[in-house]
Amino acid sequence: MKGQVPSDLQKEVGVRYNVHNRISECRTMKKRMICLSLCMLCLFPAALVRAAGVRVDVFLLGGQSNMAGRGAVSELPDASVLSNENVMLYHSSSMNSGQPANQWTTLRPASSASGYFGPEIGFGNRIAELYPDRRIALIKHAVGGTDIGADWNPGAYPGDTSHFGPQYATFVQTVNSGIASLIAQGYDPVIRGMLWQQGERDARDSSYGPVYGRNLSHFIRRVRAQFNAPNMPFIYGQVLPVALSAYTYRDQVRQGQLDVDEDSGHVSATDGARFVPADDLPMNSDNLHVGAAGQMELGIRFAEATETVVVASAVDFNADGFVDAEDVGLMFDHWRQGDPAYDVAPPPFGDGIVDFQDLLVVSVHLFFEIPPVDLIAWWRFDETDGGIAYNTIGKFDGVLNGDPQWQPDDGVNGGALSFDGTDDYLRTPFVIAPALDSFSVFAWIKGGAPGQVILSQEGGANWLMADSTDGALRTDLKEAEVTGRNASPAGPPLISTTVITDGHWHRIGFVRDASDRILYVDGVEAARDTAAALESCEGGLTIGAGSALEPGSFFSGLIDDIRIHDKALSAEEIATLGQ
Ligand SMILES: [Ca+2]
Ligand SMILES: [Ca+2]
Ligand SMILES: [Ca+2]
Ligand SMILES: [Ca+2]
Repeated sequence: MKGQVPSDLQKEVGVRYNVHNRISECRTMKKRMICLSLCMLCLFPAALVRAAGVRVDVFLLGGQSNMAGRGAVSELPDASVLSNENVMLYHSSSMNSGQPANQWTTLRPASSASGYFGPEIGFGNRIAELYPDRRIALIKHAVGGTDIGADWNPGAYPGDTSHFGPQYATFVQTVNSGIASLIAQGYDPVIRGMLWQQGERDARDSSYGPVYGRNLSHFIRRVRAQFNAPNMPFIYGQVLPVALSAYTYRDQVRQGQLDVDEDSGHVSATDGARFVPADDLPMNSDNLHVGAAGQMELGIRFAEATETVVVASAVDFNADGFVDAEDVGLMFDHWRQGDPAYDVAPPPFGDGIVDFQDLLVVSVHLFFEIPPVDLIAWWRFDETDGGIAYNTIGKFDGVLNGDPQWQPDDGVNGGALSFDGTDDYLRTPFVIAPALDSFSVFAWIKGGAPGQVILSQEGGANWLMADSTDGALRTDLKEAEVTGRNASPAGPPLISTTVITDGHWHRIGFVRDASDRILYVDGVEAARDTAAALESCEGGLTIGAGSALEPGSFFSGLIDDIRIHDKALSAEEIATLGQ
């Protein structure tokens, strides 16, 4: 019977569902669902308490001044909203709540200065009102005048702490200590979402303003990876309703915010990201900061937006990176049961039963591909025109030089990019340093000639190339020179005997694990040796030419689908990669 369509579902499929109406349908069904979940409570009270402890639903709050909060407490007509015994709060030392930082307390205003509040008040009260039977906890860190470009820079991967911006570092520390404290108190915390109100500072910066959407999309993915919360919805509010003179890049930041919403259709659209309109909120007289009434409303909008988002990975039940028929079958195996892993609707907490509403969420996400959390850059080369090769998962976009040609019909996975072997190449920002203990890089290529380079690092080594003798795969990523007492020279390159320039498609790759350098061709190990720390470099990547753009290093042929992972992929993973 596994995976068969249950008979009650067969009756229900007469109901016509429209993807675009799913939010409003969820809302109209809500009353029915609340009744249902109340019945479930009566029948199965024991199900509420898990062996691991009492479940706590955690929401993270971050951003700059409008998240910190410039709403004056004195302007609130009803002071009773300023506390709520049913909502827990934990905040960094940048927030002043009248209570010690980095300790759990109950909901209260927590802004940069006492007498002010941010979205935590409206959000906390509204979410507690919507879900009186849930235990809600908020963790907050926000600092005025901080940008996502540098202050909140999350680096390339969870261990990339040397590139964390100071606010991101404090945020990570605050969230980790808040979660650890809950666990120490016997709770079972689950991160249910992040609320973000930020962007004004980037709108003053010529480097960060124009790429705000790319940075935000990267940030969302990184926060999920950082806290091992791949299913975490990300909800963020609009900034800068009024054009102010210093905010030169206001339009780009605001457009970036629109682009990141999961339904935007833009390359920056990020699964499970929800844009919250805020242009109509009452502002303080500076026209920059949301006032008291506006902050209450912003928090309420954040709370209500949590009912509209399910991240695709939440319905990839077998965690194979795709939402497909197998996941539908698994849901049917749990049909009419209460397993929270399959009870994804209505968001944010489900309703205690796996039914048609949950199936609707799966159907909305059918055929989604979910990049693994260890993937930190993925250039698919599926563009058809333009001068940018987008990193599908945000930031690290490549810029075309020398006019390489898009080949939408000629790739292994979708389109590819054709390089002329003369002056074509791509340049990306810095992604990772090869001194990293473990990483993997893979690309599809077709063509080329001995001595030509597929991927290199500016000011550093050629990562993947065809050896100048016979066109066999080679890497120049090598052991660093050691100076001083135990001096040793830099190590040799690693050269395979597998020729990659025969005019056929090949999947080539390099894996660095804690001790070894390994080259792969078409899923098979082609060369391996042991190597101590590799030479470090923090240059951007060059795709299709050598690190110094030397003549003879320019690649002549097709390149498709380059991926960088922040771990050493296993032989099994490599065998199935790109299939
Ligand atoms: Ca799946
Ligand atoms: Ca459900
Ligand atoms: Ca050219
Ligand atoms: Ca492609």
